[in-house]
Amino acid sequence: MSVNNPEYDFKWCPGCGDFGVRRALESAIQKRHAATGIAVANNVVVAGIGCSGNMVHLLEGDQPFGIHGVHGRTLPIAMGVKMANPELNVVVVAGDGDFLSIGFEHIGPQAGRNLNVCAVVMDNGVYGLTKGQSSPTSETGMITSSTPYGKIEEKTNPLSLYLTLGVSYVASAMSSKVKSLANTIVEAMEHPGFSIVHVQSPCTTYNDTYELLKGSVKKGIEPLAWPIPEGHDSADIKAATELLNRGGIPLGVLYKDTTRPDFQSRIDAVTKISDSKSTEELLASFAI
Ligand SMILES: Cc1ncc(C[n+]2csc(CCOP(=O)(O)OP(=O)(O)O)c2C)c(N)n1
Ligand code: SF4
Ligand SMILES: [Mg+2]
Repeated sequence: MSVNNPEYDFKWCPGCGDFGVRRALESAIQKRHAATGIAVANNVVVAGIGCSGNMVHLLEGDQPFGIHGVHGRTLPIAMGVKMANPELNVVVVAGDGDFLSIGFEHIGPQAGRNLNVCAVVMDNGVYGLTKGQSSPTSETGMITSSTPYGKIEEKTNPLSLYLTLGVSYVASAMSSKVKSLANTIVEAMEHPGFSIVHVQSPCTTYNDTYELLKGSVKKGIEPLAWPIPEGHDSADIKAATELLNRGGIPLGVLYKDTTRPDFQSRIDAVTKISDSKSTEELLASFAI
């Protein structure tokens, strides 16, 4: 099928960062298709609920398989897809609210399993779809519809959280740098285990951070985002942590561990030593 969902009546606001992420994801899936011959339809996009998750209906060109699930539950759904068919390439698309607020509890367990999926998290520091409430990545003190006197909580640092939870591939990117984002998503999809590409994807309506991220010479604003130096050893978790301690938002591949067993090899090992039962035997074992 080569048309996107004509029945889903949703449009991103002009300038929304998610446009760039969409282009990058389309390009990454196409690149993978060109390199491996694997059909676009054999890629599965599992989407969270939010402006970001709506991407699953807005992808253009050849369509991957799409699942628009439940708020915060992209990872359990992605795990189900991988268990049913390990051959499929599964990409999660979710927002900072979906992934880090309601969906937070799923990151640790999937990092522990090293689930072979790639999560593309669009961080705009706000709940965009529901009209601008604060999220875990909103700045402390930020005035939003849910924090009229300023957000009282400390801001979550997602990159440091992913490292702490043991995610085996962690990259940080900007929605406006489409080419480099596409290449990072390809690398993350090929990573043998759980990969997260955390993307700064500004919300032009409720939290326009383009200027803060990129800086402005005219206004004397130093850019918050900076490129990870070429010599960074992404296999070294200490070096990754040191980069984070420099502050701001490092862009690039922060950490990559390809030595850990992935989810599928863990499942295969257990399957080998477990007794296999027929459906009848399984049902009989539940009978009282
Ligand atoms: C169980 C449940 N709780 C709350 C909501 C309402 N809700 C929909 S999207 C959303 C937050 C979206 O924020 P984010 O994930 O950052 O996505 P964005 O719109 O910013 O891309 C919330 C709270 C819901 N749909 N389901
Ligand atoms: S509300 Fe924000 S996140 Fe949602 S489409 Fe508009 S600009 Fe994008
Ligand atoms: Mg958001």
